[in-house]
Amino acid sequence: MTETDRRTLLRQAGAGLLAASGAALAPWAARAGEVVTLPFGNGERPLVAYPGKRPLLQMTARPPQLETPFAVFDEGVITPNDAFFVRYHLADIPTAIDPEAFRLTVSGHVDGPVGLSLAALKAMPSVEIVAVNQCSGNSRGFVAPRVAGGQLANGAMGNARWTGVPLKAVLDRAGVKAGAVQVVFEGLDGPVLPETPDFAKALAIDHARDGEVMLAWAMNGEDLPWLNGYPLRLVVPGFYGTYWVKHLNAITVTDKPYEGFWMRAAYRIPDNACACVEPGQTPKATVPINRFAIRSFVTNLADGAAIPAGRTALRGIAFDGGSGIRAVAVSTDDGRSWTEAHLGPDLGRYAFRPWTLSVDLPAGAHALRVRATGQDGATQPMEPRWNPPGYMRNVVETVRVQAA
Ligand SMILES: Nc1nc2c(c(=O)[nH]1)N[C@H]1C(S)=C(S)[C@@H](COP(=O)(O)O)O[C@H]1N2
Ligand SMILES: [Mo]
Repeated sequence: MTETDRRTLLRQAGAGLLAASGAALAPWAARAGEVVTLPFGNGERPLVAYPGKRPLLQMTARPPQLETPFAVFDEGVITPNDAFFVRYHLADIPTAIDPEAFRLTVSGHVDGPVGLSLAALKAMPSVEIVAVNQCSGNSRGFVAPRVAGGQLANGAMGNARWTGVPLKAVLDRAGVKAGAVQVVFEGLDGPVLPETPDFAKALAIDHARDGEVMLAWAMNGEDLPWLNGYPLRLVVPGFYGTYWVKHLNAITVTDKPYEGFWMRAAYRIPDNACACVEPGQTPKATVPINRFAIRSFVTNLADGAAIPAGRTALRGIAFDGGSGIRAVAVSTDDGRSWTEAHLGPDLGRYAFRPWTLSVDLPAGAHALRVRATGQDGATQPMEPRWNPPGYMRNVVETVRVQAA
């Protein structure tokens, strides 16, 4: 389809959507077209409303890459579907999918290939999990020295309740043969140019069969938003978003490691404990990116905020790659002392964990730092780590405020 066709389709869908849910979207819709400046060079982003989405920060239009405005994370611990970020690699994204005709094929190193309809998948015993999806390059715009890639602030993440079937149950339908090594996942999107490698990701067979990795058709109780992978996507709890293949329609079990571009060349991190190297250096060895590094954020005060002096209620979120959050602490004195925050409701070890804390902020300038510790003992570094692709940023965040 041409660019004009695509624009028309998106505009029509967007118009219908806005008409349907007018009141709720109105305050945001009014902001569409505004330009927000993220706090780094070339940080100007228009707020654009795509189908099923409130106006989000548009990084690129073709394919759509949309970042969640950070204030959304203060609305609640679940990220609303219409505010959830969008990331694609390839410009030929599906624009029409017939849910009746849709089939997921499971083939390769299996006893018998199967083609499963959505109805067949939904007839299987379903499961639910609350889990964070975060892009490997979330926060890349803050990396110094700067690196190539999408210049994102902190909004390429979201926390949702996913409903679907365990991948293991679907693999069992086809019968994985002895000697299987990996499982490869592909979606309906594709490159515009045939030379561009199609997007495909692989997981180790044991990971794929852990009972937690799932195929989801619903997000927060509704069909997946189109741009988040309708009608079916992979959910890999605790793993970076690159594995969460959208519009998933082909699963292939392999008896040798998959060597496609998106595993062999892209989405790799230095093969060491910090996934880091000295700025400007090239890692000697790399491995595929995998679990989230632990992070935490203040959500109710923006950097640079002017606030009344005195008792100040702070709140925010923390998450890690699945060990679960043990503690969150706040420092108002550049990290010399830390006060433990109160942890809010636990929606599971893959979910955002809310936290709250009241601090005294006399008149003057303050730097608020927040640091989480996981059940596995991992915590966040005070100084940022660096790697060439700008992945896995998890430095202790600082919010500077002026109290008066
Ligand atoms: N089919 C398909 N799935 C994909 C991608 C893609 O380009 N195509 N990008 C991946 C990456 S890198 C991320 S971060 C997540 C983003 O999920 P979202 O767009 O639902 O937020 O989708 C993943 N799944
Ligand atoms: Mo990503």
